[in-house]
Amino acid sequence: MAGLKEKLYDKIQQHRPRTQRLVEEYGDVVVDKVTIGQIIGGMRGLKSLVTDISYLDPNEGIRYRGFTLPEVFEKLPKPKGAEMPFVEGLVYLLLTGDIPTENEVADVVDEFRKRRIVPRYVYEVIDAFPCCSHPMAIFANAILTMHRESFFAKKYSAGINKMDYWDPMYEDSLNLLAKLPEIASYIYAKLYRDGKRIQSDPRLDIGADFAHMMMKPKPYDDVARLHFIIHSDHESGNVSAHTGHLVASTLADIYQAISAMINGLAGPLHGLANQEVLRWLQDVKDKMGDEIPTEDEMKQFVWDTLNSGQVIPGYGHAVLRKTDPRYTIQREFCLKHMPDDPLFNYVNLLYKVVPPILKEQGKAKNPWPNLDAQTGVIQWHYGVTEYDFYTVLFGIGRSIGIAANIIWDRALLYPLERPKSITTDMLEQIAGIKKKQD
Ligand code: NMX
Ligand code: MLT
Repeated sequence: MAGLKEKLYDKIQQHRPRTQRLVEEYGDVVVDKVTIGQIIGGMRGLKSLVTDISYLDPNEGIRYRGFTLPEVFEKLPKPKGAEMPFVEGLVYLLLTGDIPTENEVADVVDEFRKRRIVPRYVYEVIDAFPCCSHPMAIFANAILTMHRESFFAKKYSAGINKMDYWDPMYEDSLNLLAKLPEIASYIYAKLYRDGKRIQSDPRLDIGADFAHMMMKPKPYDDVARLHFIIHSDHESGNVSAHTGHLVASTLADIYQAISAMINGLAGPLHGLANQEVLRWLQDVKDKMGDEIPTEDEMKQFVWDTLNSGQVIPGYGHAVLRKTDPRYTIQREFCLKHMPDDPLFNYVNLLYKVVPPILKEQGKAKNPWPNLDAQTGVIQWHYGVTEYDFYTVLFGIGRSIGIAANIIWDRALLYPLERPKSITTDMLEQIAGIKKKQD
């Protein structure tokens, strides 16, 4: 049986001529036009990145390597007795494009097991953070601290052939991914528990080990697997993936790239929205004195937020135009495992109330919920009520997809990213508002 790395190398060898041919023979073919609206408006819809790891259709939602999420959950091997698949199987799928066999997953589980030990200085960095620091700031720094471990950085300074860049990048990526659950759970212990470190258990897969280190009983192992899998990738234009790709395009190492992307994820319009949803809901609960609001009362809360010039967190999307399938999968989990959860009832009520209001307001292009609208409800139900931590959980999952993308970036020798900027004067001249000054 070929291991993950050998399989990946075969795939890289098969893929390289495709990219090379496109660049050499078809480099001048026009793919898209760019409008002033796109240049000023955050490049929405501009086709200017390439990834084969996932694709986001506005109506259908995400596919990983061609598979819809329900197909991913159905096809990936599962640990004995578990409802959700091995996260390690997802790593295999994203990297190679193939659904792994049980043996192939066991091989990846073993790879991760060998790489889990977190250097002592990472704990010291976490311990040294001033109180009230946000867990995402701590997480980004803890990751960056490990830059000194980078094989890629060492090989690069010793002089490495560019055709081999992907190899130390692969090693660094697996080393980092294997450590993230323990780093995150220590940040959790430090901020919200007694600060005692629970060591990783080498007998467990990523999901079960994370539940063990978070000290959460079953089915939190499945909750973790579900969470990491649905958060892993969302093609490459979202802020975290794009940040990771951009930083890595300078040949920065994986620790630098993932630390940077974590900071992108930490903004409230991106990953932090999962924490904002819970903050918003708690605010409603406080105002209601724990009474469930009626539909009309909930509508009023939503309008009050909009009228005060704020967004409804967990709703809207830059690409999606339908309910996010990642929302639906989490909703189905809630309906099966926690249908009577009070917070879930709030979220259900919002699902009924928010889309018609956003449509009536007429601003948001997508009135439907995204994944962040459901995440917190599940975490809260299983005892992770410290909502500032939710984006760290997003970050563990997202690191898998971004690392896979960066390994492929190196394999296909994607160059330094450097688009061209122009001035407002120039745009006005292009628009015909202003004459060119001589
Ligand atoms: N609540 C209120 N207004 C909204 C919302 C919303 N949920 N979504 C979009 N709008 C507004 C938006 O602010 C903009 O207003 P203005 O013209 O005054 O600037 C207008 O509708 C048009 O925006 P869109 O083109 O529909 O959305 P855009 O692509 O610019 O932004 C988001 C996408 C996701 C940033 C936006 O929908 C949003 O702010 N949603 C709430 C935050 C959120 O849930 N983010 C998480 C996204 C998923 N993730 O994890 O990253
Ligand atoms: C994501 O998962 O990255 C978000 O849904 C945002 C996006 O795709 O732009």
